[in-house]
Amino acid sequence: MNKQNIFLSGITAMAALPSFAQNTAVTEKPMNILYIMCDDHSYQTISAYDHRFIETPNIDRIGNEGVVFTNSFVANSISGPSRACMLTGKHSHKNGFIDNAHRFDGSQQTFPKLLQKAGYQTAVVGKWHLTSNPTGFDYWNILIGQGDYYNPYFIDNGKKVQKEGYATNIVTNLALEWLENKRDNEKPFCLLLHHKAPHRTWMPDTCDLGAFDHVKFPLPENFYDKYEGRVAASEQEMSIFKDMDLVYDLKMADKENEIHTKTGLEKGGRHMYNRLNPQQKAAWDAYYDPIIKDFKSRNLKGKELAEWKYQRYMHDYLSVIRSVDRNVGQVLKYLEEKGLLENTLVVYTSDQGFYMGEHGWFDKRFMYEESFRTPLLARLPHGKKGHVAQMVQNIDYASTFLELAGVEIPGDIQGVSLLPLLKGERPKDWRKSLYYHFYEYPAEHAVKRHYGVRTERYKLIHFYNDIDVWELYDLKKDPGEMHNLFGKPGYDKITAKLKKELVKLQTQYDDPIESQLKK
Ligand code: SGN
Ligand code: CA
Repeated sequence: MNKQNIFLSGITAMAALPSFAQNTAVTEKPMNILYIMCDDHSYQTISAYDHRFIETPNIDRIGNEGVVFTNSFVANSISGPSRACMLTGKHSHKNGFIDNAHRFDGSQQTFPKLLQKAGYQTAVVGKWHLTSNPTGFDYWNILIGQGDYYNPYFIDNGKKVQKEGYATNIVTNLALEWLENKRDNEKPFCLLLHHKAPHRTWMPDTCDLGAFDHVKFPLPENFYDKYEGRVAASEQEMSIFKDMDLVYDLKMADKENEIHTKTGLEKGGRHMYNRLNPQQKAAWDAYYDPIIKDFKSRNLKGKELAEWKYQRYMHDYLSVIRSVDRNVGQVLKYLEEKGLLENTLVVYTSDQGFYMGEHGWFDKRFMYEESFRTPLLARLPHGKKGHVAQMVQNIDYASTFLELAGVEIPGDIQGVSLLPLLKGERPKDWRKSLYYHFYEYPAEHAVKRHYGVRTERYKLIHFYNDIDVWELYDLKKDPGEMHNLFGKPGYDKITAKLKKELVKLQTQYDDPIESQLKK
């Protein structure tokens, strides 16, 4: 029996118990929390959601033995802000981290701090991306900024250390090492295992190079979207054809130095290649050199080039996902072998969704479905198995973890606990609409500032700042969001209703932007 199992074995231990245990039946063990999050992992590339591109048996296992949230969303579709929403359970305007250029105020209330106070051992490994050092963690070992795929630098509880190898494997090992040797086994744990993968520039592990060589991926229906009636969509800079860089993103750093792209990006691409060790370089060259040679011989233009880029993007991105899935499998196996799986809530999610060529794009940011949604699978021991269709948002995770631990949810947290849904209950008054607000503009990828409301069927978005444009979508008739119905005859009533709902949400969450803009 490990120490974890004897944690609450005797009533005599009661007097010394921290607060989480007082809310738990004496016979029940406190639940551990393993919160796995990837960076930019689209739901389209998890087979629990979509079988078109890849099979992800290990990630799917979490959903097969637990639940798959089929309507899971973020509050602000970009890394740092998304992470801040999750840590605090609050929308961006409340936690202060509205875009990636900010610095997280680590003195504020977060769920790891509250869990730690209640007696949990807390740890974060991998991508952090909040600029300030993590607070509320007994152990932290984080990548610097975005981190590197190969031989990355970490900050290990304040000390800079370079690790040889591939980021997804290293982050997994750090997590397993902490679980095995570094935590206090007397206490329940909350571990945030946050991968860099599959963030740009989608560098696969050497063992996954070529894994999809035999596959030609179908183009999304709206790959050649012309963005009619959608000004903000027409002005973005996240086009696979126009903005995806041959050297930086698609690894065409030729030895002859003949392929030249945007100076900064080309330099970045060559630098990433130069960071590989000789063994890694040999594997890399064996795979990419023939592709570079073939590419150079073809002199592709127009649609041919766009489609070549799309295929290369998909091949690299999906190869990166193979490693993520394998590593998730390794962690689940560890928990199982140690008898921890039956006493641990396992969550898998991403900091936001991602475009796999829909609208011709990569990246995220927009309130359109592919980036507003995020995958969410959760395995609660003895909990519900199946799909959960209620609309949930990443501000809900903090409340969920706190309720699970028996910690009182502070009144200023804006998200609601998903625990009833994980247990298979059907709360009567579940939310009927979601609020979204994106701020990172002017910035890379040029997605304008916008906020909006989404109901089960409709979405109303207001792009503001240097423009003043509204968009309305009927998601039932137009799931690809190609037809902006705002101002079209017959849509006045629904528009008025959605505007009212939007103001209601802005009042509820205390984000009075709409009324401020009107002044
Ligand atoms: C980097 C990327 C962008 C990406 C942002 C935000 N450019 O700046 O493509 O949108 O991160 O991503 S790169 O040249 O640095 O790769 S986030 O998920 O971390 O917010
Ligand atoms: Ca991200």
